[in-house]
Amino acid sequence: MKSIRHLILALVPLTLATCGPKPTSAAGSSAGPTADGEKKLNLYCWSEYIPQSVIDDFTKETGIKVSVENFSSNEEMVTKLLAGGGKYDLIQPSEYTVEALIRENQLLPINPAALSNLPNISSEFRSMPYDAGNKFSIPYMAGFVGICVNTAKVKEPVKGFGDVFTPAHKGRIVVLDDAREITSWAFAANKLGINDVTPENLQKVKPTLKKWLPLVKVYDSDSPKTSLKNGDVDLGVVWSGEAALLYRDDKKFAFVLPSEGSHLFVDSLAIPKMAAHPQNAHLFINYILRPEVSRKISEAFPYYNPNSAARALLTNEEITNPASYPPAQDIPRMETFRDLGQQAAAIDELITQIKAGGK
Ligand code: N2P
Repeated sequence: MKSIRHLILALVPLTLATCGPKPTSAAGSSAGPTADGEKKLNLYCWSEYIPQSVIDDFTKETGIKVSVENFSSNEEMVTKLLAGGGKYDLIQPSEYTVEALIRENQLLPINPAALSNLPNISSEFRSMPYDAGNKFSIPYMAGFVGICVNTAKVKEPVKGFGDVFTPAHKGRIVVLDDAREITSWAFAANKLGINDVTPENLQKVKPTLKKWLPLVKVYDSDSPKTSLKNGDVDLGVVWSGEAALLYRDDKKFAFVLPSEGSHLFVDSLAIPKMAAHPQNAHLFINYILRPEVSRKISEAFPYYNPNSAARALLTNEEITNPASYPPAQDIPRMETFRDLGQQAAAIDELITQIKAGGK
């Protein structure tokens, strides 16, 4: 994933440029910047990611009523999407899931003519290998999976997964409740590429996972910050935006990109093939792409904002939050996930089995 490392390196130090290349053509559906006949939008998004105030302001401006459902993992979202038969107009998959949904012909092509604000997205984020040219997806937020440490409680240095998952921290650890993420940490700790998922490699990392998971106190993908904040746990492996919120309010919460490497995610907005309101979905995406709207999202959920015009509006405190925008030298060891096809099910089975205490 060299190209991704280059992409992020190219973004650091942060550019204040507000314009990238113009959309290339108006190919795709004929959806223009108009609403569908029915003023509705069914949005299926990650929990704690799109502020309700942003949704309400969109409704005030357009009259389009948004009904929101939340998910906690890509796998949960895909399962419900495929079972839902056209229930959703707009979804929020991560990069590897965009890749899978494109492969399975589940997404509607984006109509760039309906997205006048698309140039606000950094050009680097518009040529990502999972969907080069944003034919089917528009980056919403990027971020990292890393280690958050309450430094008032944990005094020894924590640099990587090996320092988190030790008997000394038994019962004091929170992790994301996400099989793909958890497995990737064990891959990284065993010096295996996080996308090199094969039955043999899954067997190789199994002993690591069997050592690690009994040490965990809390599994939480929705709000892992809560158990850290409440003092239920002392450290954990969490989404960068969650750690950024903790650090913003209390500097004792440090964020570390694991020494072994970890996941750099790019979460996007995409329109399912069966969407009933695709034009409203385009209107919502274009609204989100406005610098002042995207800035509000960053304020509430401080992930790595791919919208360079919005980044230019952030305060110095926001842009120097090390969980949102980690040190440049740490970023090259982070990688995006790729679509694993059939192997994905094997990951779920393995984690379910180990959580249940199986062999
Ligand atoms: C937001 C979750 C971020 C998703 N609550 C990471 N892919």
